[in-house]
Amino acid sequence: MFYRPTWAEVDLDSIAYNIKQMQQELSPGINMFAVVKANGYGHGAVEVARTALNAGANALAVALLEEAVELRQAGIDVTILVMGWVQPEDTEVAANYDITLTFFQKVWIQALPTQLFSKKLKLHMKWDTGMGRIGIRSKEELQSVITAVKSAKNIDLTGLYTHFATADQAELTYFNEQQNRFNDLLAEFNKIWDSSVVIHIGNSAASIRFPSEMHQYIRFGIAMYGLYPSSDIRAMNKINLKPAFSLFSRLIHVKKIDENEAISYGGTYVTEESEWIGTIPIGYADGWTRKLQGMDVLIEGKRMPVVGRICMDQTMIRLDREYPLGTKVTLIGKSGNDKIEMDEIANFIDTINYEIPCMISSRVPRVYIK
Ligand code: PMH
Repeated sequence: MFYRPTWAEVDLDSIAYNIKQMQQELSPGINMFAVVKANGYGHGAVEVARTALNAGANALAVALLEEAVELRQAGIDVTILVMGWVQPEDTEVAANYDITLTFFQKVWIQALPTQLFSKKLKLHMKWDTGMGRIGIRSKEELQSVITAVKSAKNIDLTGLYTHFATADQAELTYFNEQQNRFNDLLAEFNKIWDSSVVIHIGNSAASIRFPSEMHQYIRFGIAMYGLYPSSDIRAMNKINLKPAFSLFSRLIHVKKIDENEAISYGGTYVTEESEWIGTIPIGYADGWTRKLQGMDVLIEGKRMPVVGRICMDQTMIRLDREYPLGTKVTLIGKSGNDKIEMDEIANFIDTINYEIPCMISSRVPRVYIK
């Protein structure tokens, strides 16, 4: 239920389509974590998770324990991996909900309140092969962490993984170096651990490029949402993706104003002639950042520029003629024969497409279409 004429549309069929496109490329037997952290990259975690699982994903990955609990409470019972660091004192929650956690520190294993666990806590070990963020980096560290794992009760090491820093760049030197480090650590691991674990290394970029080298699982994020991990990957033409997220509003005020009149805070835009100006009810509190001043929106397939400063809740656009109140305005997505892609918005404000749907705040209702 929402009143304001500003909304995001999330096309769940596109998400299912993108998953199928990826699965067609992957070698048989390679499974998929659908990455639904950050509220499903802003698309809606629960809805995307259900769609992904129906389309053939096998498990889910998130960043925070809170995000995993939300999925469990929605009744989702597949493997859920938390990829971020969770405080040892909160791990009882994970054990009770059968949520798999990521670990990489000996002190963390030793700090686990394992006597409180109602079920064994499942764990995936993270290796830092060059991302420089979290994970075990050396063989010595690996040995000491494994020693701690062996002496801990009530835990179950079920997987191990790493993450690539440059899989989306055409140049592969650093990527290959990460693979080499991974293989060195794996050789050591196989000497000191004899039960089976699942291995996963690939994000969207690595999975699209090397679909037969992804061990048992991929962690499929941005491409599931229909966005290419980078312009390099897009140019490789290896996979066809359909964007799932569109953003719309409606004209709530239309007026003709004289030449030499200022628009919005600071009077940064002054009309050059007599102009039609429209107002749409979306602003920076919706994540429609002030940096988008000058960006186009679409009305009936035609481009119109955002003029003047973007306000907290409203934005003005210069129209080519009078339009009726309620006319649909497309900020992201298709209109007539034109479209504004997430990549165009990202380029305009000098960031990556990942950030755009994450940035559209919870004040903008998500409407799901199928
Ligand atoms: N695995 C890990 C550990 C991640 O951090 C991410 C994305 C993914 C998989 C999915 O990657 P993809 O969306 O490129 O497929 N993480 C982030 C991040 O931390 N910042 O931007 C994307």
